[in-house]
Amino acid sequence: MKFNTLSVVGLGYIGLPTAAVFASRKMKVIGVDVSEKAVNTINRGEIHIVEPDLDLVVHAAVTEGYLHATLKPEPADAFIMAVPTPFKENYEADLSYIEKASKAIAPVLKKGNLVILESTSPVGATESMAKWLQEARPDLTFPQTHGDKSDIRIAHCPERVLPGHVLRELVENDRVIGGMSAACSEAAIALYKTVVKGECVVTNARTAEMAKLTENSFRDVNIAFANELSVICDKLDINVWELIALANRHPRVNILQPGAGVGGHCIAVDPWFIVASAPEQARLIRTAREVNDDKPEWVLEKVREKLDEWHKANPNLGRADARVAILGVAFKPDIDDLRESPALGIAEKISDMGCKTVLVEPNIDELPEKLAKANVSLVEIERALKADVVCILVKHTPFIKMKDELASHESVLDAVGLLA
Ligand code: SAJ
Repeated sequence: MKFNTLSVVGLGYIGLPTAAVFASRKMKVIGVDVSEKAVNTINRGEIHIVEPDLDLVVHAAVTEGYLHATLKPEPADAFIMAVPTPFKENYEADLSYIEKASKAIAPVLKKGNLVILESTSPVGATESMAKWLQEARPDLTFPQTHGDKSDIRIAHCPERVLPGHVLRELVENDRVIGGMSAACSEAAIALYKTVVKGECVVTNARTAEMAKLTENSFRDVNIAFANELSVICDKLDINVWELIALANRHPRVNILQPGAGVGGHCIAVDPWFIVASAPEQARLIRTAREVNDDKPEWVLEKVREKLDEWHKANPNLGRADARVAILGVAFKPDIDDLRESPALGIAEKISDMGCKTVLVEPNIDELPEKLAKANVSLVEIERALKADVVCILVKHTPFIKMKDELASHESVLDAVGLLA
């Protein structure tokens, strides 16, 4: 099976690197996005997201003519959907982006096409996508009714790349291939094998959907265990990082690290898709989400305690005189991504406490609007060290390099074990 053209629908953190990697193998790639700004940026050979080396790959792919972006879908041999799947207020997945993308590509579909859903999705989403496509194109046959003989092949092949390492992981990671029929899986493998060095492992679409949710839930539950331990150890006056390092010396124990909470758009979201599908059964997964979501509030409580200590030592000064420094607002170390960041939420609440607040975030040049409006300023770490209370919320490498200076500060709230 040969694919000459590929269309990638959704040119965000997953879609754009995917499009660029296929284009770098000299496949003609059509990128589709609803954002005119994203489309124009890419067509200039530039990028609108941050990911190491992606700018170089996109620039080469566009200037060599293998990648172009468009607002309107065009015919292709294969389509990869990489659109967002956020959750709604009741934690159910919002499939409206998949539905809109399906309706957008349906008019250009033709016999022999392969459509792959890569977006992280609740169980059953691929079947829904197939249904939307079938409703829009009754002249074509689909795997849900025609199995291996269908005109259109459909599969779910979840993305599993780690932000910051996307270009390497897109090629090296194993892929789960969940075809709606054996022929669908075969077609999907043929496509991925043009770029993927990892193994392509075949299953059905529902299991592939659940596999992705399971991977992120596994990590969420393990982090929740670490976060719960940190709260217990604080109560029992034990250093949790030392404790975890000791326990991890056991050959079958591998506990992750406590932190300020779990952020990003994957691990803090995907477990809810399992909970929403099986609310009565998913007890541990739900509790883990709640434990991780509660962690920022616990960190804030510790900041209040530090401020009370400061107040006792400076009874003549008021809250507005207290200087608080926040180290890190990204959702994890060494990235600039602030989406769903627990540290960002904590920083906003600290600034609401009425103290003089400064913030150090080496990966951004400008503060988010809410903090800027609250008169928080972005400063260098040297200035932050002069604050009365220093809160370390993200373990960025530049902060690790300042470990000695931080350790000698008299009031540090270390949420991430940088000083441990
Ligand atoms: N975190 C901790 N303690 C840890 C590890 C992480 O508190 O020991 C926190 C981080 O600070 C961050 C959050 O968890 O706030 C999530 O970070 P992460 O590095 O665990 O994961 P993501 O969201 O960047 O990427 C995950 C990855 N999934 C797994 O590792 C199972 C990635 O492979 C997925 O492709 C990605 O989700 C996704 O797109 O679903």
